[in-house]
Parts: sequence; C-alpha cells; structure tokens
Amino acid sequence: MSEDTKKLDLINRTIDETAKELLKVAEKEGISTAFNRAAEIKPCPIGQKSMCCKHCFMGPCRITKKTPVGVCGADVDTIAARNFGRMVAAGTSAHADHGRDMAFILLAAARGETEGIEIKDVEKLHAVAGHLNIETEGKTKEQIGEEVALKFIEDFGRQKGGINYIRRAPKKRQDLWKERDLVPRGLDREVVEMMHRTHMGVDQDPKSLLHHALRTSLTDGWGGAMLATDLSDILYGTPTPIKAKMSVGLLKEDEVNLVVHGHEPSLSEMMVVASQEPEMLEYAKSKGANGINMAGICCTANEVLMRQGIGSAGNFLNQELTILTGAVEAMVVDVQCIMESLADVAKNYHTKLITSSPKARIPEAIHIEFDEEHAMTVARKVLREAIDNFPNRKKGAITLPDYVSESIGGFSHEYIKYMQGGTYRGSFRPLNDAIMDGRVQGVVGIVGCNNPRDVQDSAIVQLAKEFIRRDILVITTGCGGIACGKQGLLAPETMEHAGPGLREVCEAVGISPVLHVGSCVDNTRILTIAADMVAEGGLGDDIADLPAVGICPEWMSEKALAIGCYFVASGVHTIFGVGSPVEGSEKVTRLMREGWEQDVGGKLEFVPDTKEIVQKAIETITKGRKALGITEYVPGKFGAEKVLMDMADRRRLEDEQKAKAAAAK
Ligand code: BF8
Ligand code: SF4
Repeated sequence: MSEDTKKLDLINRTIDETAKELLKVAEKEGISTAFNRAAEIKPCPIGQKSMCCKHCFMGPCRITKKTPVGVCGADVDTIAARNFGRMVAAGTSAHADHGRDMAFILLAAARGETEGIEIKDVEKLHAVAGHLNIETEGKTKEQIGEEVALKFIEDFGRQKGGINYIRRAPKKRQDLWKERDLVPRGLDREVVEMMHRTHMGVDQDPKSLLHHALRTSLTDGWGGAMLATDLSDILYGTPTPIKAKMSVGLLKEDEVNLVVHGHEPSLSEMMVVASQEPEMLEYAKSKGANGINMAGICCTANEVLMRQGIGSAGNFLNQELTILTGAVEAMVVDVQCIMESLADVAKNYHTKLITSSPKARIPEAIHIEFDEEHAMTVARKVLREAIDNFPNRKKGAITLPDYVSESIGGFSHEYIKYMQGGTYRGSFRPLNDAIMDGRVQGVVGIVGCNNPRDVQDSAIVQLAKEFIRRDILVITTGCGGIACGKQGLLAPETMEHAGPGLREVCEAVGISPVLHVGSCVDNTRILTIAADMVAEGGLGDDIADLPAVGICPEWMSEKALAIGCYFVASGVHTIFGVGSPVEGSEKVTRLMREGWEQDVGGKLEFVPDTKEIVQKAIETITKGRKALGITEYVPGKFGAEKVLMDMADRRRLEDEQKAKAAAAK
C-alpha cells in the first residue's frame, strides 16, 4: 500500500470533518492516534471470539479444533460465558462506583462538609426520597439529603433482598425478576459473586453464568447508574433543554481552552463556576487571553452540556485529536474512557494533562486531586494551571477546524414529561397516543461508544437518520449523542429529516426527533421514560411490551455490555454493532438470543451490518405493535421509504465526488 493510500484510508475512518483535518496533522507530524493503531494492530483472532482463557496459570488456554478444551477441561462455551460475565461485572462496577461517589458527595453536602457543592434541585430530592419511602414532611433539604445518601450507600453493600430502585420498574417486570431469581442484591455482592463464579473451577454452566450477568447488570441499570443520574440532578440540577455547540471547532484561538474529559460531573461543575469568576477572567487577561473557554469530551462533556450548555469538543475518538489542535491549555481527566496515549500526544504540544481522580493516575500527568471538601479550591487551582499555560502555545502549531454545530441537549426524563402537559399535568399521554395511532411507530435508543474498528460516527448517524425518517423517535446518550450533535442532528432543523407523523408530534410538543438525554449513566433516563410510558397506559403493562429497541452501534467498552444486559433484563431487544465478543461460542450466542428472550423478553444480538440492524429493529417494532393490537407498521405510510446507504455506497459516492472534483480542476 502506498503512503498516499494509507493516508486516504485513515481519513475515511471517520465521517467527522474536523477529525479528518486533524488526522492529516497527525500524519504530517508523525503523531500516533487510535486511528492508525487500529489499522496496525490486528485483533487477536482467538481472543476476539472469546476462545481464550487466562483465569489460571495452567493456561492461558487457546481453544482450537485440535485442543477443544482447556487444561482444566473448560470448553469454549464456559470460557466465552465467563469472559462475558467478567466484562459485564467490570462495566457495572465502573458505572456503579461513580454512583457510589456521588452518594458520598451528597452525604457531605447534606452535612455541610463541601465547598461550593450544595443541594440544588429540591424537587428532585423529594421525588427521590419518595421512591425510597423516606418521609419528607417537616424536614430540611439537608436532613432529607442525608437520609437519601445513607439509604443509597446501604444499597451498594446490600447482602440480601433487593436494591431499593427495583421498585421503579413496572410491577410485572418486578414480579418476573422475583420469579426468575433476578432481583439484584447489592452491587458489591453481585460483582464479587461474578468474580467468584468465574474463578477457575466454579460455575461451569454457561446458562447459569449468563443469568448472573443479567442480575449483575441490574445493579447498574436500576442501581448505581440510576443513582448517579439522580444524585447529579439533585446536586447540580435536573437538565432542561439548553443550547450547546459541538465539535472541536468550538475551541477558541484567543481564549484559554480548558477541556474536561471523563465521566464525573463534580469537578467540571465547579470549574464552570470558577471560569466565570471576575478574578479568574482578569487573571486570564493578564496572561494575554481574551477569556476562558470550557469544552468537554466524552461523558463529562455530556454532564456539563446537559446542565450548563458547555459545548462538546467531541466523543471518544476525538480525544487525541483535540490536543492535536495545539490550542488546548489543559485537558483535565477523571475516570473511564481516557486513552493512555493522551500523555504522548500532549508531549508534542504545550497542553497540560491533569488527572483529578484518586482512582485514575497517569504517570506523566500533573495530579490535582478532587475532593468535595475543597471542591472550589481544586477547581480554581486547575483553572490557574490552564491559564498559566496560555503564553506557552506554539504559535505556528495551531489547527482549529472551521466547523461547529449548534445542538440542543438537556432532555431529562422530567422535562420530557413536563413538556407533554406542563408542571401540573405533565404526562406521557401525548407520546403514548401518538404511538397508538401510528404517527410515531416506536422508540429507538441509540447509545454508546466510538470504535476505531469501524468508521467513527457513521453507523450512529446513519441509524438515527433512518429511524426518524420512518417515524421512529430516537433517544440518544453518551458518545452516540455527541455523534448526532456533531452532525447537526440535535438541532431543530432535524425535523426536516423526520417522517410526517413524527414531525407532527415533535412540532406539537416542541421537541426534536432526536433527543439527547445525557451521559452513559443517563441511559437510566431511558429506563425511567420506558417505565413511565408503561404506567401511562395503552402500551401494555411491561417494558417488554413497548415497540422499542436499544442499539449500541459502535460499542467498545465493558460498560456498554453492562448497559446492553440491563436493557435486556428490563425486557428490551438490544442490538450491538461492530462484532460479537462471544462469537466463538454458538451456544452462548444462542442463549443470549433465544434463551434470554424466553426468560426475560429481551435479547442481545451482535449485528455488524447497519442495514440488518434497521431491519431487525423494525421487525421488533412491528411485532410489538401487532401484539398490542395497534396500527401495523406500514413502511412508507408515514415516513418516506429510502434505501439506506451502507459503507460501500458511501465510499462509492465519495470516490465519485473526488473524481468529479479532480476533473473540475
Ligand atoms: O460512558 S459511550 S466511549 S465515553 S463508554 Fe466511553 Fe462509550 Fe463514550 Fe461515556 Ni459510555
Ligand atoms: Fe485453562 Fe481452565 Fe485455567 Fe482457563 S481455567 S486458563 S481453561 S486451565
């Protein structure tokens, strides 16, 4: 392959124009990114299919035709189920540990032990106390906050019985969990039990291992992640629609650019406040900057976007590229999805990489640890580091792509309810009615990551467009939400791409056909929306009855698998793109499809082809509508039928355009 073709291939691994531009900078400067590393590192063909076990030192054992079982006799089915179980446990732990930290911050805030953090949304605090059966009459918000925090903290270590929030699921779902022995005990117990079961020589039944994966994931979906969402709302405010810019083009040449990256909202919330303080702005001026510009990456971005309208510089695959602009004074990272390569990329520029979590250290980074007791002091310290670095920019090394999209985020579950009837009459009636009469055919959640094994943002954006065109409402979170935002799908103009039925409903209610509901822990907002739609009536009596599908088109993280599992355990047909992490075991693949569908009504499938994902989602929505006895899905009746472009089509089109451009020169 010639050098030129290599270059061309790499920039075709994203549909984000700013990423293309910055990949050219990487190429020119010889800086390595995930894009070129993914091209250079071929996944291990055995590990990729989960045909390898390293759970003890008699191995690692590779399963082949010649050696169909490991030294201990474990076959590929047990091995694949064990590997999958551990991935789900890790993903669950990441989300739920974040939730636990939020509970401790609420406790500290309620006890007056925080600096700058206090209970902001009292209405939400009361609603949460209600879910926990905590009496609120005559109590101060601090008293209620303390009780809520303590009750949540207790949930993490619950040894017997179920965690509190399972009661937020529809009654039928709760009964099914009881009947199937799926009611999750505390996070700590379920995760430890998963580690125990998957130790050498313990659980040897793939079905039983997968069953426990579902139960473990429920401590995430209806536990840790749901708490993380609710507690962030209580402390920093429940989101309402808010405008925000998206794409790396929002960085400013004449201002201090401070990028927050990771998942936790607390330090970034404090930095928003600090960045607006007159003394800080004066300090920035004294260093030659015209202001302070905050931007986010990944889910910390989603947290401050949802609540403060802080723009997002991009999603997972934009993190290294953002530093390549040469215009980032500091990138502050907390936990999860932070590439280890950031330190190496930053070395080529003046950018300071700052770690803030005691759980996530990077040797080359500056460590300024966040603690709630000194939250504002820490935020100001970080900000000063960034401002001090402004004069160190390498003047000739700045590449700021000239593109930025306007988006609207901030669609919390509470706001979606409110906008369908106002403060006193908020309900899900209009949406349920629209689904029942067929103006809206169903709801699809498009969530999750980027994966450099696929073209960045391509599947997410293609799917979102396909569904809204077919009158299917799209709810999005995480890197999926940012992908939609960068491509302009979160702007009101998206209405033009929607089918006429969906368009009518969105115009009447005042929403966009693609709703960004937040970060990855905010996938639990999708669960609470689904539970409320069931409670509203007319669409069955369980989440499994809704004409709804969950899709994770470009997944890469273990958290995505945890989310997938709790969606399935809640009754949702869930489809992942990219490829299957259990491909080597037909039995495990079948159990997740047919076995789980029989058991819990939801199923998990791995479908790399985007066209096939659309087809499968529509089949499920059609089947769901039929079972409810509501208008059958008629393709083209509401939305215009259009052929979906696949990658080959897209490449062909790009080649044609390039040929045309070359001919015109
Ligand atoms: O938690 S979507 S790449 S950033 S794991 Fe990570 Fe995946 Fe992005 Fe948010 Ni979620
Ligand atoms: Fe091999 Fe069994 Fe040990 Fe796994 S647990 S490494 S299959 S001997």
